[in-house]
Amino acid sequence: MNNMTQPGIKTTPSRVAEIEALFALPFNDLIFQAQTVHRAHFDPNRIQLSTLLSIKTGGCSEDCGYCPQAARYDTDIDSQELLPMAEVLDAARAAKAAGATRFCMGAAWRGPKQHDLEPVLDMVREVKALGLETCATLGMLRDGQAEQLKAAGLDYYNHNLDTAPEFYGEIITTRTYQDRLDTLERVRSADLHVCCGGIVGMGESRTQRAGLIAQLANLSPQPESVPINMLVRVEGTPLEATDETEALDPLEFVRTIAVARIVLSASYVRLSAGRGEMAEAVQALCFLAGANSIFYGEKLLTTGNPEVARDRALLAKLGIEAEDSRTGA
Ligand code: SAM
Ligand code: DTB
Ligand code: SF4
Repeated sequence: MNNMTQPGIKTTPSRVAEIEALFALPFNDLIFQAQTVHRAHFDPNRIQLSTLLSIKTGGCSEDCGYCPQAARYDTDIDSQELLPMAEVLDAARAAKAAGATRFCMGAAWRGPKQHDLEPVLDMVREVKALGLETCATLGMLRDGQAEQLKAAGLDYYNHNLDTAPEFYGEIITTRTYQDRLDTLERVRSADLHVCCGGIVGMGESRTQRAGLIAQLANLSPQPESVPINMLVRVEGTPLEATDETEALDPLEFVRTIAVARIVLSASYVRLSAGRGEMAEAVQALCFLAGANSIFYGEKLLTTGNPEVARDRALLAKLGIEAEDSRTGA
């Protein structure tokens, strides 16, 4: 499938080429430029902390090649129907007590049916009432669902474009790039904040990494939050171990963060999945390159993330302070 031929997906070659030229800068020049842009828009010594919870795990009908939650792959995860409210609230309270300001609820759905959405609306109301920012990632939304989430008190909706349009069909065949763009449009029209990013290290080319960033930059307005995930290679998924997916050079990952920071200058750039296997020095380089948000808490959705105490120690070593939910500063 070649999504470049679909109407509505504007990939301007000159924009991609400009972004690729950033990737090609000498490393020190790239980081200096990223840090300069970062300082013009943000306090460089502050970070935003989001905690994830999988509220519905596994059994997903989609075929995303990276995802352990797709029903069709034989992965070692425990499927779980929608969690009861009490468990969600316990996790949200714990996240707040640990210092997170945003709580993101993820569900392994292609998209929610109306009877799926209703209990999630209650979760959003109750988590919001704890004084946390709320985020949900539930898959594709139909007309009217984003408005219901907004009315319940949702602040952010996460929906990733994941990669460049021309590479998308190599990773996912059960939906199109345009489907993702359509949901993003619904989210934006409902006046929700947009959290939209992607995954690197899936065997894409540098041009395709630039293509993803070009697509994110093309969203109007640009997403408030941009998660950059390093592929977590999960046993049993198609992307577990193929030649093309030999781990990405960490410095190329840092470059991706830096380029995202320059191009998406006012967005929070989140150093997302993959920190579990990432050396602290590489994470520090990502912060220097302009990452100013992380997933915080010992679990992502189904895979591990650094322990809270370890992250606290790393941030303290770097003199980076967590944003405060009361001030948003
Ligand atoms: N089912 C919904 C959807 O796909 O939009 C929401 C949950 S889905 C797990 C959220 C995002 O997690 C995906 O878009 C992808 O970017 C990321 N993700 C999933 N598996 C990953 C992996 N193994 N490594 C890195 N990121 C991953
Ligand atoms: C995002 O960009 N990354 C998060 C969140 N949005 C939902 C998910 C990462 C998942 C990593 C694999 C797992 O734990 O299942
Ligand atoms: Fe399902 Fe989302 Fe995983 Fe794709 S990424 S298989 S849609 S849970």
